[in-house]
Order: sequence, then structure tokens, then C-alpha cells
Amino acid sequence: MFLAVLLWIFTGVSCLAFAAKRWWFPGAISAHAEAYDRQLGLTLWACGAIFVAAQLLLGWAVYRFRNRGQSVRFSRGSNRLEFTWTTATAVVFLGLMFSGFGIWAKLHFERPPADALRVEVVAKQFAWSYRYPGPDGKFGRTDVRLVNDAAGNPFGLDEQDPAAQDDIVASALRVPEKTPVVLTLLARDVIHNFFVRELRLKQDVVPGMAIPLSFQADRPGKYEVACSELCGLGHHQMRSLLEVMTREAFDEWLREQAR
Ligand SMILES: [Cu+2]
Repeated sequence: MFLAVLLWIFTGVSCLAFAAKRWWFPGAISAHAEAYDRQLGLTLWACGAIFVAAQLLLGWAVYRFRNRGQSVRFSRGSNRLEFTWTTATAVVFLGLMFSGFGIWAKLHFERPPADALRVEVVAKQFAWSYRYPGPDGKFGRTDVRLVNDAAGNPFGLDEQDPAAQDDIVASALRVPEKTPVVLTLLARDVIHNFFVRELRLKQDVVPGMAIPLSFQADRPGKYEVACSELCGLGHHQMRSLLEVMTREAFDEWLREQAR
């Protein structure tokens, strides 16, 4: 009896903890992030409903078959019940998987528009750097031998190349709101991970690979870019800023940098 009540209380408290949303994600700032949240909500509702039903039934079974001095009885189970709930579980599981897969695939496989803002990102122990092509719209040549952090050249920009001279290198990622952005993620040493909570985006950055990652942030503000792959002793310090700006503020910033 006591155990049954305890189970029901435990179930109620768990539901309340979720319903209160006291410890929840920071607000979503992109359509992808909102779709992702809806998918998570759907998964939580499906799992939550099954969890509550299972706990209530368990409590009921504990209560109903409590020891009242009766003789023991055994059940041989039911094939039909087994078949029904196994099938139902498979349908729910696959349904959730396929609807979630669509959100993931849209982000990673859909081609961004040709006029998307392109930014190169280089990750190294333990900092992020960002490169914009500058007014000519072209990324200049880089050479790994020219990489020099002390001189402010984390990309190894080759100043001999005219296209490189106007490239803008920054330590924060600034993007205009409601604009498609394509990042090219590069790593100089070990595996890092580009993670912005509000975008619900997380992508490994792997040495030797140029990994494209697109997003569109719709809400201006400042958000943390954190490295989300344990990459060494200074991993905890490896963070920078994503600043989503209004179109005018961004254009102004770009002009300022170009000067
Ligand atoms: Cu890292």
C-alpha cells in the first residue's frame, strides 16, 4: 500500500517538475530551433504519457495484489498483449524518429541560397576566430605557414593576395538577423565542437575537413558559442560570442571593419 502511494506521488512530482519548466532551455532564436523544440516536446509528451500510465498501473497492481494472506497465483502472460504493445512501441518509436530526422536533414542537406552570408570559422586550442570575405566578396588565399596568432593572423592569410587584403578577421561571430548564414568550420589542431544553445546547433569541427553548417537567426541578441568537445586543458575557456544584429547595425559594422 505504502509503495503504491509512493509510486503515485513520485509520478505526480515528476510531471510537475516538467510542467513548471523552471529548468528549461534558453529561448529558441531560429525556425530550426523552434522545430527542434516542438519535436522534443512531442517526444516528451509521448514518453510522458506512457510513463504516467505505466506508473499508475504499476501502483494499481501493487495495491490490488497486496498481501492479504491469499494463496499465490501465477499468470502465464498473454501473447496478444505482448504483440500489441511491442507493435505500438515500434510505431511510436519509428514515427518520432522519422519526424525528427526530417528536421535534422533539412538543416544539413538543404542547400543554402547562393546569396547567403559566408563566414569561415577556425577552431584551435582554445579559441574561435571568424573570417569574412570583405567588400570584394572573395576569401583570400591562406597558407598554413603564415598562421601567427600573436600577429593576429589565426587563418594564415596571405597578404600578397589582393583578395586577402580586405578579409575581415574577428574574434566574435556577427551576423545580420533573418539572413541565411553558411559557416565553414575548420580546426587547426584537435576536434572541437561548435555549439550555440539558442540555435539548437551542435557540430563537430574536425582537423583536415571543411564542414559547412548553415543557420538563420531571427532574434537579435548576444549568445554564447561554446566548444562542446573536450579538447584539452583549456577546453572550459573555449568560448566566444554570436551576436545577431539588425541589418543596418551589421552593415555598419562591416563598413567599419573594412576601413
Ligand atoms: Cu575546443
